[in-house]
Amino acid sequence: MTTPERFNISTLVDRNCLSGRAAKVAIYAGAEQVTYAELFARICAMGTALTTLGVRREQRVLLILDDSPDFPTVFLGAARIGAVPVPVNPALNIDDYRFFLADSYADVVVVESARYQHIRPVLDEVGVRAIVAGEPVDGALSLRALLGEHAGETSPVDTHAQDMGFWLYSSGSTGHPKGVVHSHGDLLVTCQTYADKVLGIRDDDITFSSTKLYHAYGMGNGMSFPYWAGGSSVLMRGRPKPESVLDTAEKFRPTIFFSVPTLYHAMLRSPGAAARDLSSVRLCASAAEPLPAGIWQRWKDRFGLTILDGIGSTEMLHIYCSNTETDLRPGSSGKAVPGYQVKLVGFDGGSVDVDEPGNLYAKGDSALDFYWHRREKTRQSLHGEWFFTGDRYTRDADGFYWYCGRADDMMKIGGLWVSPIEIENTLIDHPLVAEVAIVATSVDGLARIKAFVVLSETELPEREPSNVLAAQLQEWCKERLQRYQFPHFVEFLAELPKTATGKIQRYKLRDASL
Ligand code: 3SK
Repeated sequence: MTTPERFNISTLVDRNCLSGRAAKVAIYAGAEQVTYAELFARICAMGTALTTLGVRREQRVLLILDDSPDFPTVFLGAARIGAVPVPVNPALNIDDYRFFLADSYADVVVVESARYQHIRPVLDEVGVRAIVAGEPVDGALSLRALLGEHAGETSPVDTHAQDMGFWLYSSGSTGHPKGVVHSHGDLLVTCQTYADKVLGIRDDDITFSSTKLYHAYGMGNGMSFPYWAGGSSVLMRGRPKPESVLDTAEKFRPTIFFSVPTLYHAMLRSPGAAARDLSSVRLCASAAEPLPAGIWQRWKDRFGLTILDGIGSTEMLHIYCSNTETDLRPGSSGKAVPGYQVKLVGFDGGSVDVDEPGNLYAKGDSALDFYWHRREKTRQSLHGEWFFTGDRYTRDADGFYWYCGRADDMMKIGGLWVSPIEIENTLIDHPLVAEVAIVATSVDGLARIKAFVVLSETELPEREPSNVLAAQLQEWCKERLQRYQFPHFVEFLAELPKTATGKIQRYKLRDASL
């Protein structure tokens, strides 16, 4: 891939203004439409406002923002002056923000008006300045007012493509989230690789992502990819629910739709799904969790649309292994995206045979520089040019990669390695199962398989006793899988613990069941 030596992320917007797209709509957000010229003006004003507030190169700006035009304005405005935007989930609790502020040393916080009172005690404790987006609040700077006061063009700071560009916080199974440090050039690399070579994104594309902009997947889908291609994006506020996502898609008619397996599944099951019109969409993408082949097929049958499933991570910034329209196996994570390499290493450090599980490593120019304040973790994860993903995979004879689970999700039952994924994919096809997670549990020191199941309400007018349902689900697996691949125990839950993007947190279930 060719990345220029000097590059500033904010210039993704300038390019559109200089190449005849100034009047084109860059963002559709509810009743608001923002052209590239308007977005450019807001980004410049934001840069000037931050400079006036004393924010300098490499200083951090914390973004506690939902998806709206304010997000790219603040993110790219900060990047334009060489400052470092650090977007975080706007729906967290106060202790999380206390940690982000202490860890990042952010000088300024830009926060949704509706969240301002919630985080105010922490802002007062740390003594950091807050800018409020949306409705102005007494005693805080107003984003709207600042943009109005600082109108006028600003040149981007001449950053090196390898200068610190932005951070994303990634949650793990233990401890605090880790600040993943990326450089300006990394976003460009993901555009030149996944967006170009897998999606074939063009300037007539309109993207819509149910995953939010503060997350690496959503940031590419809803910001850098469309701006790089000169296309447009649809931004939706609020928690993505099946109905609101489908309503938004019907209203704004995107051409590329990005989501995650749990939402694809929930949309297929939502009332009225059969009558929904997704005819504007040319391509769908899925990430965050492997997409079971059954859901892939039902989506295809219902909407006639192909979902390209892939694996990405905050550390690699976007998807580095994916199916494509012309090379696809439902249920698999596809093959390395052009520009990236992936490899499997055996659990003993040696090579692996076809269909044998191993640890997945990824290599590509969008990989993180390091984890902030986590030198040990950085050293464990970066092996020269290779990033240790922590995922276990097999590779089939045709070169497709198949997910087996996180390194700590694999189970050894009766001396055999069992992947939770195969059992989950089988159970999810059962008409009564809405969601499922498989973990290992221990009985008298022996490893056993346990299923946590959320039942589908729409399919279940009269619920059978749970022991009868559990036996039905066990039988369902025994009929379809190897003799040892069935849950010895089944527990029914109202919901499964998940990350903000819908990744099931199996470690929480494992901890609870031991
Ligand atoms: O959560 C993921 O798996 C993911 C997928 C695509 C891009 C980025 C991320 C973090």
